[in-house]
Amino acid sequence: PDITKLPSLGMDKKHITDDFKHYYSYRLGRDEHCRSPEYAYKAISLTISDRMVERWKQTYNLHRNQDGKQTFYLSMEFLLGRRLSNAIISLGVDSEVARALYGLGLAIEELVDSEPDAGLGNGGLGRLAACFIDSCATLKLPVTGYGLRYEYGMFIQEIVNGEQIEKPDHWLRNGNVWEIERPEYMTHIKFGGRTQIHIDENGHERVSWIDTHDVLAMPYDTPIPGYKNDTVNTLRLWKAMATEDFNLQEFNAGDYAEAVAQKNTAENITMVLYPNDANENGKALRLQQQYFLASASLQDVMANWVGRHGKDFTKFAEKNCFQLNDTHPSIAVAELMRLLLDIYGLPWKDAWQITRNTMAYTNHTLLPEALEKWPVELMRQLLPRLMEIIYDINAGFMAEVSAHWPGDSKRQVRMSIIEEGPTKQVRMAFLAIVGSFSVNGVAALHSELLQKGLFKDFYELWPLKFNNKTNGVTPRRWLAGCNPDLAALITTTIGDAWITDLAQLEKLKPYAENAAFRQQWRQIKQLSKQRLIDLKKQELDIEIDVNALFDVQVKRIHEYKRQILNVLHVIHLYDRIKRGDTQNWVDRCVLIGGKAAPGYVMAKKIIKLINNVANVINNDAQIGSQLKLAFLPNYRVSAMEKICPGTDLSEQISTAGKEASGTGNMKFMMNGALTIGTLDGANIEIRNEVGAENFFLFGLTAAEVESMQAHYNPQWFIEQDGDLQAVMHLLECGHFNQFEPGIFDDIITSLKSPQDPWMTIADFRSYIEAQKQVEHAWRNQEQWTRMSILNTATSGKFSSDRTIQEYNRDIWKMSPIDVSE
Ligand code: DL6
Repeated sequence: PDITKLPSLGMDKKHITDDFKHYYSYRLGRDEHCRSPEYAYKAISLTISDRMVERWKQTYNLHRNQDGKQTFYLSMEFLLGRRLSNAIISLGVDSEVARALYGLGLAIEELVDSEPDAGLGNGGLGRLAACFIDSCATLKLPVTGYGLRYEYGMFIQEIVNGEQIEKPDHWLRNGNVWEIERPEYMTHIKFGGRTQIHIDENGHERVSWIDTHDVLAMPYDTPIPGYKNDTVNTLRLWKAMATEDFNLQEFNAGDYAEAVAQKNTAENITMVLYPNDANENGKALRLQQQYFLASASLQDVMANWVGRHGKDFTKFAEKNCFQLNDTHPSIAVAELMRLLLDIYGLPWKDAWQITRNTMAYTNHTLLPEALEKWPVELMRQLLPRLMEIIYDINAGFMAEVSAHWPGDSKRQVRMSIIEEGPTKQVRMAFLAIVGSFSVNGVAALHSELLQKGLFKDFYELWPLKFNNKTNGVTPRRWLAGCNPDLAALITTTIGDAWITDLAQLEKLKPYAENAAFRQQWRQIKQLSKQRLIDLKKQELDIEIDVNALFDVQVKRIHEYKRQILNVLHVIHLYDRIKRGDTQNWVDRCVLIGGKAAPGYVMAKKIIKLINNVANVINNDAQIGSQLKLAFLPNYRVSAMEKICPGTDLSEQISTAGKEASGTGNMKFMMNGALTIGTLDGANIEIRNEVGAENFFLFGLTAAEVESMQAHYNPQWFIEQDGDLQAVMHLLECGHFNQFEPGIFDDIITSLKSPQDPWMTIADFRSYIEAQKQVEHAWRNQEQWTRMSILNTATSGKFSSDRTIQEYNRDIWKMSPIDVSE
């Protein structure tokens, strides 16, 4: 008999209620005295999870057994956030679950809020990976996500005396009902040791990597459901564990406790997510994490291949693609070579051809500090065999360069994977480009700048390798899930096809001219704003008027994102009120949120500045409801789900040329916020879609930033501008730090420095003027609502479904697989 055969689980209210009760009483051992919503959350999650498992197994087996192509998305970060609501929406059981819980005297909202965020990422890059795997499942594409199961996710941010305090995020403390451990797919990962040449049974020279310290990689699988299509893809996250034969010597010498205690060293590898979205160069543990991910994932795929095809790799590249999410997993290029050469005995030429036709690389930043480089010495110590392979790859590549540009030694130095100098370093982006068949940026401007700037030499050598894939976000989470009222209005108006075909939102356009529709639209926005106020009331301890313009900037705190420019504007508004210059005033509530990397001193100062300015403004009776400023602590995925429906104005104000794409900009647009922004990243494409008249543009262009750099003179701008002088005066005289002298000196100095790469002062005037345009538009609420509707209506391009369709069309080239057939 087939021990796995079971009747399908009922999706109706009764079956859901029965299973809930079963889990609550038996598995979780709770009764009516238990007050904590956490167990009810777990019981409903287990109920929902069961309903995905059958579909999941079917999808898994179909993908493994079919002989088509598969893609593996390798990423150090998957910023999933909460999973319950998303699973419910995907299975299409929203109303059944709500009714079942209601019947049990429980409110779904409360249970949903008991789930900890899976914060396994820093920001844009990690959340993009989460949106992508959602879209892959919805598009029925056989894509598996591979990542790390960090014990501690992104830190929890608390604000004490206006300053960021980091608290560890032990998100797994109360268990994780969404994952399944799979010891049957455990693999060994090697570190350290040395290499040795030997002759194999066919008389060929082979390299073995010996005397290593091995670590086990234990996979935990999380189901990734497609939207109402029976597809459930897999996200496989690796946890590091000590091998059972750890430290045998000490063990035999009788130091049993010491030997066991040392197993922590191995388990440290996946202990914590590095909380920096820009750089962790040089940290041995980070390199260990990267290799651990790459090696475990590649071995997993290879084992499956060998299981089906034996050691015949002729069709491997045709049937497999690895998409590298930034350079973080790019050691995979050398690891695939190692596996093909040393384990499966392929000749170099064949192995290299397979590797180059299998890997694809996505770049996510132009910031020099985010470009990864690893000291050759560190790599030699930790990964000696990989270092040898990288040298060999580079030798072959340098030969290609000199064949293409004979005698151009400068070009060779520039393009070498190994950067010469006092400390030799491996340039990971170059390794990724050389080892891949596709290199893409994440918005049109960003891809263009890569080709013209950072990767110019490589673009000249291989123009066809380069392409653009403008980012997107999943409409399931970022509209249907987070804004159910707006989603319902849209569905009533144009049907529900938009959920999987976001371009359908275009059909809303004519409704911008319909006064009754605008009224409904406004009402929903007002409700979302009120919800946001209610949610934040206690935490923020300020009175916010729902009729004020909600002006929001939430994202990582970074100088290039220019939260400071926002603050300068707020100070300017404050100054105007103080001077009595309040004709036609628009009440405004400015909300800023985001985490600073713990070691990024300037970013932490910016948080302190925001809080200090807020303190002065919010406690000044003369200011009252005309202006409020608040810092939203612990910004994360679940916070954004509440913030974006209640936002009127989205701040996307980075220095042009610095924000690769942005994805928060897309979430706000989808939810009907208007954007004030520079011509940077995907803002350009947002403006193209919605039309210049529905976007508040300001600031220098990327080209202007570039050409002004050499002769930038912030003092000149200050001298021209009385408003700016007043703002700088308030900052410089310590108005916002009366009892903390000098704490903002660094900020002031950098603003006034001709070397300031972010050119905040240069954009001040045009930002202020654009903000006046915002106020002008806001005064006419009918017009504002029209613009808001048009923003949602034209946001179709920014669905990650569109992005993934393009990845598949141009890079992966797979056929969708229908699980229900
Ligand atoms: O591509 C996703 C996301 C972009 O939207 C952001 O513009 C970009 O800053 C971010 N990049 C990173 C990588 N490192 N840095 N900085 O997070 O990727």
